[in-house]
Amino acid sequence: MDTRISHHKMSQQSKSDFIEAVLLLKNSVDSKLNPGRQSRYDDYVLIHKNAMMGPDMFMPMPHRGPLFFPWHRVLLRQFELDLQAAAGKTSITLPYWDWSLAGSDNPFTDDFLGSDGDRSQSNHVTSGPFAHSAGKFEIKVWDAATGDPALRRDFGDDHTAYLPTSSQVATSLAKVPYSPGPGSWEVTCEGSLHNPVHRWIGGNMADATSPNDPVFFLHHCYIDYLWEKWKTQHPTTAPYLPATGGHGLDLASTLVYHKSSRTAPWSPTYTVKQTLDTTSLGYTYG
Ligand SMILES: [Cu+2]
Repeated sequence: MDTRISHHKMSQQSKSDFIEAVLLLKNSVDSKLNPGRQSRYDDYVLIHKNAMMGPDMFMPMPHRGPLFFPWHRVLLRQFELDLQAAAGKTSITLPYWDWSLAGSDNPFTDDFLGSDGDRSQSNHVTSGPFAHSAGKFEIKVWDAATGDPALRRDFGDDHTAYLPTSSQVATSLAKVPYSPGPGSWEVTCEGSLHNPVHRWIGGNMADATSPNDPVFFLHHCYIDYLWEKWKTQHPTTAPYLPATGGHGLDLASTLVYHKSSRTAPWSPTYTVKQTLDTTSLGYTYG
């Protein structure tokens, strides 16, 4: 069983193992979706893009709706398994970031995710392992057909964006039911916790191709952790809705990661129901 923890509780060794695995997936593992033209890391960027826009957009949409948690859960787990395979280390797990920048909670350090972008250099990240200048992190998939090959961030430039506080998180965790409606857990978490973080980080994270920034996986890992926390806090509430009714949204629906005319990014398939228990997917939170 893999145990995921907060990045600030990771040893220096586990942090560098994680970074090394990300760089291997980015540089040394070929794509399954566009072999020879991008890396396996870039496949995750493309899947997320295709979930939102473009000629290979698929349905149903895993954003702005109940599939948000189950769909991203499988995306993250497949990425985690690919990291382990790339590095040949089953000890590698996804860390989460709780959106705090205080002290050791800050993941934007030179030995981990690198800093904010530099506004005088087109918002390029200029330090850390993913800086374009370090030569190991070339962006290959953009919302448009081409774009800047450097990773970009622009902390706080969008003045409507914010990093949620622990009290905003607690307020969201109190919401029931799972979905739908403006007062539900899903709508509150996606709209008031998840979206503002993407926009606050800015740069690549504000795009449909947001997995270009490795912080995407730490951000979504925290979202995934919060879904577990929410379930624990509301043991008698349905963990997912709608339970029935079809339209690709209910518990029996199979999660979609590619247009049927295109290559599947991985061979297993998952119904929504199969994502409700993390231990059956092989991981838990420590
Ligand atoms: Cu997403």
